[in-house]
Formats: sequence, structure tokens, C-alpha cells
Amino acid sequence: MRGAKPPVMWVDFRGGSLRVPGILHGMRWFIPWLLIGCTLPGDDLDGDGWTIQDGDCDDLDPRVNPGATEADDDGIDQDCDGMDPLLRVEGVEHSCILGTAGQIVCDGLESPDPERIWVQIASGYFHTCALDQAGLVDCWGDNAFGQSNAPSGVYATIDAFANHSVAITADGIGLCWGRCPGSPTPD
Ligand SMILES: [Ca+2]
Ligand SMILES: [Ca+2]
Repeated sequence: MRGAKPPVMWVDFRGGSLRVPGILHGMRWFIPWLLIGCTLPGDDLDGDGWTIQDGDCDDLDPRVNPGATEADDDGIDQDCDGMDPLLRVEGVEHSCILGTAGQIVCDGLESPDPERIWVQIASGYFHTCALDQAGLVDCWGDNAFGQSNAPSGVYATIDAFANHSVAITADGIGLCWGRCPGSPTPD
């Protein structure tokens, strides 16, 4: 019989079937995509066991959720902690991570100014220094030897050792502060 369409159709959606009324048959391929935009926080679209409510920061990618293993420097925040790590440094009882977006987060030591874009980081035993995109250095943590007293200036690169810090200025001059080699009681 001509023109006799079934009253409903079914399309696959999120592991099940979705009933499509006859009047919407022409749209049946678009309906699942339309519904993705209307999902609730309790939904788990990518089936990784984590919902947006649980902290899944990309519910269309099952490789991304708070339980995922982070892969460094790939432009993706796999574990949803707000950071894609570029460099990890470790001192005594503290560690810091420099993210690809220029943020620094430390554990066991305070983190530096979140408003600045950091490009380099180095840790000594109990202190850490970082260089920002303007070439300014900040050091924090233990300062018993002055290792956190970064001289003001514009720097090209920095490094940190047990109880001293070093840097090369934008003009190519090497500097050391703290318990430097050559001092009466060097590291
Ligand atoms: Ca999910
Ligand atoms: Ca990553």
C-alpha cells in the first residue's frame, strides 16, 4: 500500500533506542545530536563512569575524567584538574608543576601568583624559583641562605640547586644568590 509509513521509528542513542514519531522521521539522524545539547549534569554521555556532576570536564571523551591518568604536554587535561603539565620539579617534601598554559601549582609549598604566566621553574631542597614571560623571577620557600632573594632584573633563564639559585640575565650576565659555590660554605 502506497504511503503507509510505520507510526514510529527507533534510532540508536546512548546505548539504547530512541522512539521517533512519524512526523519527525526526516530528522531522525539529527535527534540524538540535538539531545546531547540538552543533557543533564547526571548523564554520562561518553560512558566512562563519570558525569559532569562528578567532575567530568569533557563528557564527550572517555579518556578525560577525574580518574584518568594525566599525559604531560599533549594539550589535554586528562584528569580534569585544570592543568596539562609541561614540567614537574621536586624538592624535599614539596613538588611543583608548571602547566602548558603557564600556571604553577605546588604541593607542600605555596604556589606563586596565579595571575602571572610562568615559563620556567626550578626547585632546590626547600625553595623554588620561577621565571615569568616578562623575564621576571620569583623565588619562594626557605630563605635561610638568601636563596629566595632573587635580585630584581630581567632574566633569560634560571635554575635552582640545594640552597642557592642561579640565573642568566637578558644581557647574558650570570648571577647566583643563596649559598653559592665559592662562598665560604658552598653547597
Ligand atoms: Ca563521562
Ligand atoms: Ca595532558
